[in-house]
Amino acid sequence: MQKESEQKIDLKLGKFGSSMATKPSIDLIHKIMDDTGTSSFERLSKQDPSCWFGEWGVCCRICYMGPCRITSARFNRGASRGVCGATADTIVARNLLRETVGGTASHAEHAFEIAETLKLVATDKIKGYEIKDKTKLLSVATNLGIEVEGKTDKQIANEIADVTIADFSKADHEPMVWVKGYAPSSSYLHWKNLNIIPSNSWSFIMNALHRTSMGNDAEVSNILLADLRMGILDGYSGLTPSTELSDILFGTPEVVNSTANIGVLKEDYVNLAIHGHNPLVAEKVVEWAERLDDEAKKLGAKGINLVGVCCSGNEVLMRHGVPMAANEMQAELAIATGALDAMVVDFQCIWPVLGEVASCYHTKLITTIPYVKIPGALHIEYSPERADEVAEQIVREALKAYVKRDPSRVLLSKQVEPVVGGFSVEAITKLLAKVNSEDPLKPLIDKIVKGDIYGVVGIVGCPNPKLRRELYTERLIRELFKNNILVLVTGCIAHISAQEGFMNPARIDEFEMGDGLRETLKELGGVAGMSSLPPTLHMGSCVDNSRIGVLVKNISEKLNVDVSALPVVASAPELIAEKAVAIGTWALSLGLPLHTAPELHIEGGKQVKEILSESLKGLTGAETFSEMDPEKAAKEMVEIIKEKRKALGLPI
Ligand code: BF8
Ligand code: SF4
Repeated sequence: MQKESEQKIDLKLGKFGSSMATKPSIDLIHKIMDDTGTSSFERLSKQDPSCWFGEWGVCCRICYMGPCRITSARFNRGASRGVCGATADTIVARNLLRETVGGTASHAEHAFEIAETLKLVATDKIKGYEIKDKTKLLSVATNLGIEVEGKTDKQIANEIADVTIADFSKADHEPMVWVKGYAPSSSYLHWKNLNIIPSNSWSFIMNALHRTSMGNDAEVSNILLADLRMGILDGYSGLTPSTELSDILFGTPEVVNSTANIGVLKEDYVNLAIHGHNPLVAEKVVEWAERLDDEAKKLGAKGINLVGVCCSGNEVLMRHGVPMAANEMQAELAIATGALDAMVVDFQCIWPVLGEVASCYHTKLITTIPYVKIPGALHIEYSPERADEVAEQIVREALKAYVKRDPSRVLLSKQVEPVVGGFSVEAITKLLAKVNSEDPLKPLIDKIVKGDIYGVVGIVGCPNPKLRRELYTERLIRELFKNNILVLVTGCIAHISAQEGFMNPARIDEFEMGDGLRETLKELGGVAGMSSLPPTLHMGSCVDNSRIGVLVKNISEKLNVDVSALPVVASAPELIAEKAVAIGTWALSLGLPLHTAPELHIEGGKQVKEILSESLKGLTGAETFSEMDPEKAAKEMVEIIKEKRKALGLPI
């Protein structure tokens, strides 16, 4: 007979809940419930039944004659319009654009803050940062059309910063420089034909909120074109400059070994977690954790153990090999181990509940950004000028908290999963250059042409508690392996993948996988001096989806084929954030098929659905589809890839 706690586990996590990845989490879910009385699953269950109006996108609350709900979208009776007369489709399209703006604004501000910092570095206004990657500096300058001859690094960096900052607000109606410099040429042409190339980001973010407010744009196709433009902005005002400028300041990732799972927290160390997104804070904390390591020893610890959570975790894993402790949803569980001494956060995906959870333990939760404060947290305000001072203070708070740790309340897993990450485009190219130094992309393209790699799927985004119970992402990836699909991962999906062993080359033979894919990974891994490449390639944080964008651009331009013709699919299998919607919209603007689960909030808009799943094919070549069964979703992706291979005349 099962013990009571095990029965609880079955109930909580369903029939798939025995995965290696979820095991430590299951124990911690019980612990957090016992200690704090709340957990993500518990809070989710209290939202039942979920509101279908919201899910279908047919609730409008943008004015005070409403909220209006379009009942007829589902039942063919009841309200078919809002008080102002807005139809279900207009409401759905407006809501979708507003979601996309939320994501784009997040990524754009992320990029803007790094650009401002680059400007301060270039003009010697601050000391804490420097230009770390000169090669990247030059390649960014070249892509942006900046002359480099006879200029110092700082002069070049200054011009890059100026161009980037100007792209946010310039009023000349010319295409944004980052769009011109980084968009794949085929996508750029589609955008030109559709007249949706943005000239700056701030006015279009303003315009999107304006046009979707009460009594403005009601034409669905017009709103959706604005949505596509918002996707372009996400790519080239948010993701791409965030990655490129971070690489200049902090270095471009190279292949790196590390570990993952909640078990990376260590009993005999001062444990400090970095959670959030922008490497500006995280990088300095990495530096100061090293500098103050001896202080930890004076307290009886073996040192400072820095670990990463969600996208900040991905950033510091990629550049420094910092172990990956937890995805966004597991952040509260990291605190519930009772062994985490401090967690420092900046912005995005920082759940408000963390303050409450931390207050049940000795853990110091530290916020750093003036516009992200959380009740229960200690606020140490970051600015580029005070970066060192702030980082030192953060690490010292962790040291102070460590002495208060109560060993009787600690629950730590010993389960640690080795990972190999760091697959920037540069790292991939360097690796492939060992096979063909003249034409590094050729070995990869040859494998795709031959069918050893049948296609490529970029799996990006979040861990959604609605789909975690059934291990949606793990099952989707496993199914893709069987079909010789090369899987690229970023964001919290990378954490899920790492925890499941999908980033551990030593486990490659454990997974059911097509021979072509397995042999390719082993062959290329061998070239790089490894037993194999990991089953999934970790390309970074969510803004680092831009790395996938650059890879896609390079391949499509090299082959001179439209992005939409490539056997490449984008998937956000456990979509949570508006940022994921924005990234997905960028993928659509590029011409990539986009799978999501749950479905985007568009079910209630027939015309919106039709446009996004069908008409878009004739515009950028893209399409959306949603599938809640991961095995079926994988099959659908393989079918799409098959069609693309057929059209390219490749073996199917
Ligand atoms: O930007 S994957 S839950 S942490 S939104 Fe958030 Fe989603 Fe994680 Fe990174 Ni991305
Ligand atoms: Fe209702 Fe129209 Fe106001 Fe929306 S804008 S809440 S549909 S009246």
